[in-house]
Amino acid sequence: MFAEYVKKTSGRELSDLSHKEIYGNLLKFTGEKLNERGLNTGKKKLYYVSAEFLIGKLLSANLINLGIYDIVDNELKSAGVSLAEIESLEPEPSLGNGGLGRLAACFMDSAATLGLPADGVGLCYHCGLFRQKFKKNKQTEEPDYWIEDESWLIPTGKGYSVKYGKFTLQSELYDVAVSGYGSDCNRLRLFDVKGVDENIIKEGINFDKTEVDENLTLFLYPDDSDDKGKKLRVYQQYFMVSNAAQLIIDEAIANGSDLNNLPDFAVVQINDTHPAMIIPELVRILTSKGIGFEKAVETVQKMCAYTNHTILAEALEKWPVRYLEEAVPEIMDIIRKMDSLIKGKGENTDIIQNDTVHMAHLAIHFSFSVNGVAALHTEILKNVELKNFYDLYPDRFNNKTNGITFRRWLIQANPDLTELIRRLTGDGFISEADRLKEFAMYENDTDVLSALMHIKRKNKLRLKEFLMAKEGIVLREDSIFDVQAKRLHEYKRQQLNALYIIKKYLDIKSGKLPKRHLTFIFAAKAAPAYTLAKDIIHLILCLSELIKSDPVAREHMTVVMIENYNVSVAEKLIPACDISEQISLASKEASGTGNMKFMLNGAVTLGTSDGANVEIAREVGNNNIYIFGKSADEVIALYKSGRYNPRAIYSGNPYIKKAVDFITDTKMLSIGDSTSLRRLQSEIITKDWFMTLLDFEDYVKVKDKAIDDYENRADWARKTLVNISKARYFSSDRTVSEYNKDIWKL
Ligand code: 26Q
Repeated sequence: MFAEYVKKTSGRELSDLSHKEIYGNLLKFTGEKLNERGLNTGKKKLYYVSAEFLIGKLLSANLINLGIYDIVDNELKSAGVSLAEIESLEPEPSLGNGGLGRLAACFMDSAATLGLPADGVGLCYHCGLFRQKFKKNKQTEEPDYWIEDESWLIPTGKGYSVKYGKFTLQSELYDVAVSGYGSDCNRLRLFDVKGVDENIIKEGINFDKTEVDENLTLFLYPDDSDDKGKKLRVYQQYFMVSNAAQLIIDEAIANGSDLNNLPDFAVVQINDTHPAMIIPELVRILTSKGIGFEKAVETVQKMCAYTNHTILAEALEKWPVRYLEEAVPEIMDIIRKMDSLIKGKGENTDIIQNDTVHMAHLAIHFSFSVNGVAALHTEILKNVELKNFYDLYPDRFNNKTNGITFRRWLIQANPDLTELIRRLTGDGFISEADRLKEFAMYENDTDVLSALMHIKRKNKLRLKEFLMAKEGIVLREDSIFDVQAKRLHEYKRQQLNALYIIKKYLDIKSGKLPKRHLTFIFAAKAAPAYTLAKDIIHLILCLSELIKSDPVAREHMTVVMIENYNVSVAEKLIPACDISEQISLASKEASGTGNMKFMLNGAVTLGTSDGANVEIAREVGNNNIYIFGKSADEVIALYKSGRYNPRAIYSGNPYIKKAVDFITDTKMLSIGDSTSLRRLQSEIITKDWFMTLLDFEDYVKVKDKAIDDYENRADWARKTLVNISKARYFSSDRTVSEYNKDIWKL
C-alpha cells in the first residue's frame, strides 16, 4: 500500500528512492492515514497538562498502532531497504527529563487506545533536553535540535496572546497526532513562541536568559541554578498554562458550555507542580468573563486534579513572590486572594510563606484529587510528606500506580518476545494486558524456557551491534548484562552500584574470579548544574577505562556508560538486560517505570523496597526478585533521628573502606580528575545524604546471590517468564482506566 502511494503521488518506484526520500514519504503517508482516523470525542475531555512529553520516535509506533507495520516493513524489504534504517533518520524529540515525561507519553498512548477524548498540552521546545557527550570521562552538554522541515508537527494556524507584567507574547500551536492501537486519535498540543531565535545559543547550551521573547521555548528546563534561569522557568510555565487554559475554555464553549458548567466539559490533570499556575490562570480568565471570584474558584477546583511525582524536598517547586510579581503580577494577585481563602486552615499549609509561593500547596488546596504514583509513595504522602493536607482533605488523596504502554515497550522494542507470546496466547495481550496470564502457564515448559533464553541472547547481540556502531563499545553476549538506566541522582544511588564494581575489581585482582563474565551497563544524564551527579558519571567512566586497560580484569568484567540515553537507546537496551538495577534509597523513588519495562522484557529486578518495586515483589513473589536494604520506615526514622553516620560504617567494615578508598587510589588519579574524585569520596564518607553505605553490605550479598543463581539457567529462564507474565499489572492501560474511573470520569 505504501509503494502504491509513492507511485501515485510521485510516479516513482520505492526502489528508486533514497532513504531520506522514503522517510519523507513515510511521514506524509502515515500522517494521512492518521488523519483519516477520526478524533476520540465525547462531551467531557481530559487535558493532560505537562511540561514534558518524552514521546520518542513516532514512525514505528504509529505504524504499529495503525496496524500496518508488517505490511510496510515487507514492502520496504522487497525494495531492499529495512525499516530500521529508515527509522534511524528520524530525529528523536527529547521533550522530557525522564520518568514523568515518559509516563505522560505512555498515558497518551493508552488514553487514545482506550478511546478516551484526551489531549496532552505542553511546550514545543526547539532543543528539548541537552544532548550528552562524554569528553575526558566527563559529561558535556550540547543542544539537541530535532525539528526538521518535515516532521510530525502539524501547524494549526491557531495561537493566543499571553500577557506578562511588562510585555505580551504571541503563541503558535502545533499538533502531533497521537494514535491509539486500533482506535481513533487524540492530539498532543504543543505551544511555541513566535520569534524564538536559535542563534542566541552560545557555547554548549548557554544563552542569554534575559531575552524571554527570543529564548522562551529553546530548551526544556534551562539550568535553574541562578536567578535568571529560575525566572525563565516561571515565564515558561506561565506560557504553557495560559495557552492551555485559553484552549480549554475555547473548546468547552465550542462544545456548548456556558462556563458555569465547565467541569462537565473539561478535566485537567496537572502533571506535578510545573503546570500548577493553570489554577489561578483559569480563575483569571473566568473572572474576566464576568464570573464572580468565589464561583470561579469553585468551578476551577472541580476541574483540576494534581499528581505528585516526587518526595524530594528540593524538587518541590517554590517561587519567590517577587519573581511572580515581576513576571505575572495579575496571577500573583489571584494567588494572594486564593491564599487568603485557605490561610491558617492547617499547620504549614499556607500557599504563601515567608514571601515564597508553594506550588504544591496551591495545587492541593484547589484540586479535587491528589494522587501519588505507587502504593508506597501514596502512603508516604498521606502519612509523612503531605500529612497536614491529608488531615484536611482525606477524601482527595488516592493512589494510581504507574504503568507503561506495551505497544512501545514490548511490541516495538522486543519483536521476538512479542512473536513468542503471540504464538502461545494469541494477539489479545496487545490491548488486554491481563491476557499475559496465559503466558504464565508455560512456566515448566522447557521449550518455551529455552526459546526465552534464545530471545535474550538475540537481543544481547542486537545491543552489541548497536553499541559497536554507536560508540565502538565491545560487549560479550555470553556475559551477564546488569543494567542501571535512569537519570543520574544521588538518591537513585548509581554510586552504590559503582562501589560494588570496585569491590568486584579488587576481588578479581586478588584472584577471586567470578564464574562468568560480568557486564555492568549504565545510562544516565546528569542535570548540568548538579556537581555531585557529574562526579558520579566521572567515577563510572574512569572505572570503565581502568578495567578496559587491565588485561586481567577485562577478561572477567566490562563497565560501560552509554552516551546520551534516550527512548531509542532504551528500546535496544532494556530487552537485552538480565539484571535490572532499581536500588534507590527506600522512600525516595516515587515509583519508577524503568523497573516495569525491564521486567516486561524478561529481566529480574535487583532492588530496594521502594516505589513500585514493592508492587513488583508482591506480583512476582520472593523467588523471582532480589530485594535488599533497609525499609522505607527504617530510613524515615533514621533521617528523623539524625543518627546516620557514614564514617562509622566506613571505618567499621574493612571491605567497604577498601572500596571507598579506591575512588582516589593512584590508579584512579592517573586516569581521572582528582578534584572530582576526592569531592565524591569525601561526600560519601562525611555526608552520604542518600545513605549509600547503609545498604552496601546487603547489596553485595544479594547481588552476588543473583549472579550465582543465573548459572541455574533453566530456573533463571523460569524467573524471567514469571516476570514477563506478571508485568501485566503494570500496563498503562490499567493505570489510565483507573484514572478515568476514579478521577476523570470521561
Ligand atoms: C523542579 C524545579 C525546578 C527545576 C526542575 C524541577 C523538576 C523537573 C523534573 C522536578 C522534577 C522533575 C521530574 C520528576 C520525575 O521525573 N519524577 C519521576 O516520575 C516518575 C513518573 O511518576 C516516577 O516513576 C519516578 O519515581 C519519579 O522520580
